[in-house]
Amino acid sequence: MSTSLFDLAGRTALVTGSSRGLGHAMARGLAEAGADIVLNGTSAERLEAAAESLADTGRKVHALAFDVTDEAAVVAAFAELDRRGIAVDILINNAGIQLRKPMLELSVAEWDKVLDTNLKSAFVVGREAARRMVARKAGKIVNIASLTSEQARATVAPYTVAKGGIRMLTKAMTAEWAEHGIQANAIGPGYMLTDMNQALVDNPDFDRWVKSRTPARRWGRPEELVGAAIFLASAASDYVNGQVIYVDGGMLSVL
Ligand code: GCO
Repeated sequence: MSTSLFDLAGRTALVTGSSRGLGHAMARGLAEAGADIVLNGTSAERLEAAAESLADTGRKVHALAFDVTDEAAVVAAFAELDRRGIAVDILINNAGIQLRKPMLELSVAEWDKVLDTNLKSAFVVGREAARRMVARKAGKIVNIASLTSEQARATVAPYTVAKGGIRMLTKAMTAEWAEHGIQANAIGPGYMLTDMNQALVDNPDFDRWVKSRTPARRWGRPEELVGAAIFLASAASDYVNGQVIYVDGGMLSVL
């Protein structure tokens, strides 16, 4: 089997929400597989530091601060990439937030913020990328789903609805863009050791629950998403479309 199937040399990947956590780990993995990288986040300072930390990969690393929930900012960001002659061959729609609060206490503004950041952004950034990918008759879109794309947990309703939407948005992208040479798929991380989950990791009862509920008996590490990300970003997945790969230590598969 030729390893070039997974070689990303000559490709450029935009990873939203990539100054830290899962996004940064995937950006490093794609760079190590040969891709140039466009990092994104809202803080230019954090992005600069994140870009520096990827210098050892030897790839071109660009840092582009823009708010993925702001349509005008997304359109302007892609116009800026066009101006710089940077073609986004691979899009990882990773930007996301979590908010843990019972629905009875949740405001509409809180609901909208989570849905805008975790779902609408994937459509808006995905649409801008796809407009250019369709013209080039090639492209890879990887949306970041969640176990909550399939099962619910109390206190995270807007996140759950957004991630359920991500699963179906991935299939909708497939329905409309696969014929143009775009493969749209998703990765569903399980319980990963990230800043977003630190409060859960530090909660002994929750920590025990994750370790007892997960067949692998442990939390996942951000870099454990890299294999699936490279597969879905490379020629190895040219006939894979509309799928969600759960990287969850088996949690979804076992009662
Ligand atoms: C939570 C967590 C989860 C994980 C992940 C699981 O509050 O339950 O934040 O949502 O982050 O999405 O797949």
